[in-house]
Amino acid sequence: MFTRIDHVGIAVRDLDTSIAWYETTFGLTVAAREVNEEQGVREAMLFVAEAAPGGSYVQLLEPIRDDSPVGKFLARNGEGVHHVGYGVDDVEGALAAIAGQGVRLVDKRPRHGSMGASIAFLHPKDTGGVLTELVQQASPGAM
Ligand code: V0V
Ligand code: CO
Repeated sequence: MFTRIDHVGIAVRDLDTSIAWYETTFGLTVAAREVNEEQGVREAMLFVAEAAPGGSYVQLLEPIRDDSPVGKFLARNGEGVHHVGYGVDDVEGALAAIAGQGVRLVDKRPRHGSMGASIAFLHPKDTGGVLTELVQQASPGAM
């Protein structure tokens, strides 16, 4: 069902500072930046590696509201790994299959994600404490 790790999401307090650190220390490059009002984040995808299909990324997430998922996470845990995003070819099919295993879905329907992807989250209380995201990348030419 999963095709690869699409991205690892990391909660940060200051997006620009963290981008600069990843660029300088690890030599990563920014592929895209976006403000996602619905998710309450200002985020950047940093390209890690070429993979077929798609790529893999580090997603840096700065909250735009204290009461957002990332804002609450930062207050509780400080900066660090927030979620793992797995690539899927068919996010709706994957959601139905996973729900059929008794895993609670945060999103019953896909939402808008970075770089035009369709994304959906699974509840961390049913996934061993790891907030898990399904990512169906935008098809070429759809953005
Ligand atoms: C919360 N919990 C986590 C967690 N966030 N556990 C592991 N990893 C996380 N990231 C735990 C928390 O410690 C609590 O455990 C419990 O879940 C309830 O947390 P809460 O914050 O008090 O309560 P809720 O229900 O308001 O929020 C939890 C959920 C929320 C997971 C429902 O964070 C959510 O909707 N997340 C999905 C959306 C999201 O994260 N968006 C930002 C990334 P105890 O204390 O009860 O044991 S946006 C993104 O990735 C994009 C756009 C993209 O990739 O393109
Ligand atoms: Co994400």
